[in-house]
Amino acid sequence: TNRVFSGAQPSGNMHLGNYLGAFRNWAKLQDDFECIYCVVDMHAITVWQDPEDLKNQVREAAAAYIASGVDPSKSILFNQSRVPGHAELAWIFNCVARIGWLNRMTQFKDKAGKNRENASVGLYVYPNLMAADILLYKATHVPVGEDQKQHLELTRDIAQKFNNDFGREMFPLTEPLILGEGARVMSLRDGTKKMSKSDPSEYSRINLNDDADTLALKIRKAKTDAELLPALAKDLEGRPEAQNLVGIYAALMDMSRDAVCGQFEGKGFGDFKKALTDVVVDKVAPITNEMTRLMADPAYIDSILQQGGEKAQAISEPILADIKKAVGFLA
Ligand code: AQP
Repeated sequence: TNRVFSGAQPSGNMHLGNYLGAFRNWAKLQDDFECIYCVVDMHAITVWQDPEDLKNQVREAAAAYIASGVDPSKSILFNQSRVPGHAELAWIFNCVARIGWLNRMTQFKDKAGKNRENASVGLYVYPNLMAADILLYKATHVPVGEDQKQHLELTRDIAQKFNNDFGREMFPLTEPLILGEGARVMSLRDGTKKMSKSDPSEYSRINLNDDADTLALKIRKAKTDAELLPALAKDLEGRPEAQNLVGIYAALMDMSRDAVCGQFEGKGFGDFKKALTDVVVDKVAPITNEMTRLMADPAYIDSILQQGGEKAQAISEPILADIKKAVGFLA
């Protein structure tokens, strides 16, 4: 079977980048694949999360998936820590992956920053846990953004080394699913940085729970330049902020960037931002409303996650048993 696995960290501030780069694509895959969508709480604690906040962040992430079109009756939706196989397989992969491989991961370097000695060990071995997430279900496809491609390659390396070391075709070589152009949404304050949950500036990001006034304010304050919109998107070269805003408009309207430029050719960003605000409010408000509705009933979200967890457990159990046997663990 073709099986998709993907997840996002419940580290607060779900944003438009998560929606355009991940959640809405997940919804589109549901009819063609067996889909497993995970709220990766074990990944989230690689950096400090307040325990009381974490519970709600997990529910909010699940609500964001559902509000974006992930249907719990079609897809499996659960939080990672519920299924112990993720941690068990991650340990085995800690013993398969090489230190040299992890040392090449650029995300660790970015996230650990200068104070690398003080980063958690979990942050360092994060890619091994991600490989375990995927391979615990023998997922054949993972929808990834540009930023996760390196980690998926590591997953393939781990699968291959495991298959070699233990002399069998245990794992598939998982394929990336690259969906749509312009899946990468950049910060509203700096068009060279990606929009991110952990950016300290609220004005850098469009949160999925921002109200219409906040959305309008953030777009009005978004960094731009004084030039006009060109007829063709290629002429936005060298103008990262302009490129980003056009990209957001195009993605939300399912248009090409060229079509957006054609529509606004010769206009300045004052005009364009007004149109963009309308589109963003129009597309984000239904998601926000649905998230609010879902969050009013935490018990419902918890029951979805629990049922999803049981389904995930049922798929992973025989796979993990097989893996442990291959490694030589007595059962
Ligand atoms: N700016 C983005 N544009 C497009 N896609 C994005 N994703 C994240 N940011 C953008 C995609 O969202 C999914 C979930 O991401 P994650 O929760 O695993 O964390 P991340 O990629 O580390 O996202 P953030 O927002 O940058 O979080 P922090 O600040 O906590 O590290 C992934 O599929 C990702 O590609």
